[in-house]
Order: sequence, then structure tokens, then C-alpha cells
Amino acid sequence: MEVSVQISAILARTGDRVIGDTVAALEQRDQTRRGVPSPAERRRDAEYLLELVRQCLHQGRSDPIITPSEQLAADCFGAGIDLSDVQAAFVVLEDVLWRHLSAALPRDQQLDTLRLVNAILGTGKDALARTYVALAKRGSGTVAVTAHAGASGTDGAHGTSGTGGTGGPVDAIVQTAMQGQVGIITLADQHKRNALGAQMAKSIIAALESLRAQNVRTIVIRAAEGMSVWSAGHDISELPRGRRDPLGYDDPLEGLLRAIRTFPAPIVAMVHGTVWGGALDLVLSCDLVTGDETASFAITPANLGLPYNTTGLLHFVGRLPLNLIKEMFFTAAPLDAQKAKEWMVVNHLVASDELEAVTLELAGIMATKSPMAMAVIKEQLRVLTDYQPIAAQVYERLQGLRRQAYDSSDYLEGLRAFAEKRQPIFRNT
Ligand code: KGJ
Repeated sequence: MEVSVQISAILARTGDRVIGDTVAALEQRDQTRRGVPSPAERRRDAEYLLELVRQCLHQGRSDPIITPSEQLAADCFGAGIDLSDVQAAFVVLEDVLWRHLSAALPRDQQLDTLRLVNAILGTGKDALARTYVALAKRGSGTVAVTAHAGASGTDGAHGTSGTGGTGGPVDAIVQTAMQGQVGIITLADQHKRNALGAQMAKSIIAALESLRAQNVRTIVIRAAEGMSVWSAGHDISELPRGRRDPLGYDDPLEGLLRAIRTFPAPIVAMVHGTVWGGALDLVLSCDLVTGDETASFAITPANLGLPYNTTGLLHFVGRLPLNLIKEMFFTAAPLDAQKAKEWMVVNHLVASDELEAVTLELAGIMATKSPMAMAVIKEQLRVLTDYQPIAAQVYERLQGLRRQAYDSSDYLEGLRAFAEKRQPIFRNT
């Protein structure tokens, strides 16, 4: 039986107890506070939230929880209620549901169930946090918020976004979940092999913002289960066709790299599968890397005739030995998992079936450490490795050399060859 159907059946039997336990846990949590909701109000809220979870399970998607969560955030913001208080009901219900469901389900279905429940309530929490933060930024209680991909949200701040206008983690290209204080960002664009185009980059940035609003302590970035490509790198179809810097400051991938490097908490790249081009820049921009035997890493601008940007090269220089950087850039050949371990591209190389557990354990340890100390150390290390003072004249010379390359016929040939699925023929013109 499908897990969501089975969960619905369990909820039909235990729904009342779930609500009772949720109300009791919230009451206990708020014993010392003043102005808290009455038990009847709590019961009504828990019933409402559980009903939304039921609707999501029924429809096999998490959209039904988005709009009500946005509305809830707007109501609470208007009433001056703290974001963490609003989120408490989601967090507590997640916990209570998990206890009830794991007691009623066989062991082999527990992980899928946990993921499903986390995904649904995570979407609700995302929508809640996104709306609340947007309202707080604008200082008003009236703002239209939309959660769907491609639609314009507040300040461009989408939480999870999907392809083709379907929002919510069940079918979104970027999904977020919280496990304790560890945030998990899952890249799930199987169709484009998690290529890092504008939509994907914006969605990951929005996911970071949403997790930040939930006081995340550590983040894990991973590809969706079953994917053999972690990420195919920059979306090549979105690269400019000559006469414009392909990796300029405003390129969405560049913005994403900055968001990761400046995020004030450790980010772990958990790599199962192959990593290509700009995705390697992303992996190296994360603070730690874990991987399994399927992990491989390639940096491929030489296949496209693309002049990599100086900031990007600095990311590599700050992280890897120069001879390895040169071999990887000049051959564009993937570095296999074992070599990646030897060259310290990955901190931990483990078997596939241990990767998630090892990564979450590592993230969990960091989540218990001082957030302030970690944030400042991360920023110090970034500043120490990101900046290389060069004279304006020297930088302009490098830009001029790069311009010759991206204005060349070879660059266009590289892009054409990729689109036509053939080897490029470079003529050095
Ligand atoms: N950009 C845009 N579309 C992509 C990309 C990409 N990077 N990678 C894959 N796709 C599209 C393909 O065109 C296919 O579209 C679909 O995803 C599945 O790919 O033909 P369509 O279905 O419309 P494919 O090749 O059929 O999948 P696999 O056989 O599983 O191979 C996966 C690979 C990742 C090995 C393969 O797609 C590949 O080699 N992709 C390009 C990898 C790469 O060199 N990326 C680096 C891009 N360059 C950079 O990031 C940068 C910054 N750079 O400086 O070079």
C-alpha cells in the first residue's frame, strides 16, 4: 500500500489522540508565557493543521498547506505574534505525528513516512516563514505572497518552487526540510539533472533564506534520492551567446555561490553522483563535503571554450592545490571519489548506504556548537581566502583576455556542440 494512503488510514484511527497530544505539548511549552491561546483555540488550530496535512496526503502534493500557512503568517504578523510561536504548532505536530506514525508502521516504511510528513509540514513552515519575513521587511500586514515557481513572490523570496507552476516539495525542483536544527535542501530537477539555471539558483537562495528564518544551525545540500547526477552545473542553455560575460557578477549562479559562502552557518554538500562545472564551484563553496563511491567532480569550461571568471578561480585556489586545479581545468576529466578523497575535495568518503547517516551526524554535531562562533569563523575564513588584492590595471587586463575568449567563435562552437550533442571542433579563433 502506498505510504501516504497508509498514513491517512492511521490518522483516521488516531487523529483525536494526535490532536490531544499536540495541544498538551503546546500547553506545556507555553506554561510560563502570558497571553497564550486557550485550550479550545489550540484544539481548533491543531485540528485545522492536521486537516491540511490530510488534504496534502490525499492529493499527493503539498500545495494545500501553502496558502493557509501564508494566511496564518499574515494574521499572526498583524496580531504581533512572534514567528517562532506561530511555527511551534507545526514543529510540535511534526513531532507528535512522527511518534504516532512510527508506532503504527513497520520499520521499513518509517523513513519514507518521516520524509513525507516533514516535506508537508516543511512546506507549511516555509510558506509561513517566507510570508512573515516578507511582511516584517515591508513593515506592513498587507502583501500578496505566492509560492509557485515562476510567479513573483515577495522580494523574489520563494520558499520551495516547482516546475510548471506546481509548488510544494512533493514535486518541487528544490525541497527543504528541517530535522531538529539541521536544514536539508534537496535538489530535485531530474529532468535537467539539477542544472543550475536562474530558477534553480533562485530557489536554492530562497530555501537558504527560509531555513535561516527557522533558525537553522547547519544545512545539508543534497540531490534527490535516485539521481546519479548531483548537478550538471550551469544551465548551458541559459549562457549568453557571446559578446557578454557568461559568468558576470549578476549571473544567478554567481549570486547563489555568494549566498552559500556568506551564509552564517556551516553548509555541508552531501554528494552522491556526478558534479559538473559550476556545480563543483558550488560544492567547493560549501564548508564541508561528504561523498560516496559514486561521487565524481569535473570542471569543464575548456569543453565549452568558456573563460572562467577570476572570482571563481579564486574559489578553487583557496581550496585545492594548483597542480590539481590545472589538471582538472585543462583536461575537464572527472576526478573519481577515491582521488577526490586523496586530494581532500571531500572531507569524508563513505559507502552509499552510510552517506546520509554520516552526513546528518556531522551536521548534527555542528548544530550543537556555538552558532555565533561558527558564523564569525566562517566569515573570517571566507575573507581570508576570497580576497586577493590585485591592481585595477591587472584585473582589467584579465577581463580583456576573458572578453577575447567569450567573443570568440570557439565559445559559440562550444555552446552549439553541447546543444547538438556532439564534440566541439575548436579552431583557436
Ligand atoms: N545545462 C543545460 N541542460 C543540461 C545540462 C546543463 N549543464 N546538463 C544536462 N542538461 C540537459 C540535457 O541537454 C538533456 O536535455 C537533459 O538535461 C538530460 O541530459 O535533451 P534534453 O532532455 O532536453 P542527458 O545528457 O541526456 O543526461 P545523462 O545522459 O544522464 O548525462 C548527464 C550529464 C550530466 C553527464 C550530461 O548531461 C552532461 O554532460 N551535461 C553537461 C555537464 C557539464 O559539462 N556541465 C558544466 C556546465 N558548465 C558550467 O557549469 C560552467 C560554469 N563552466 O564554466 O563550464
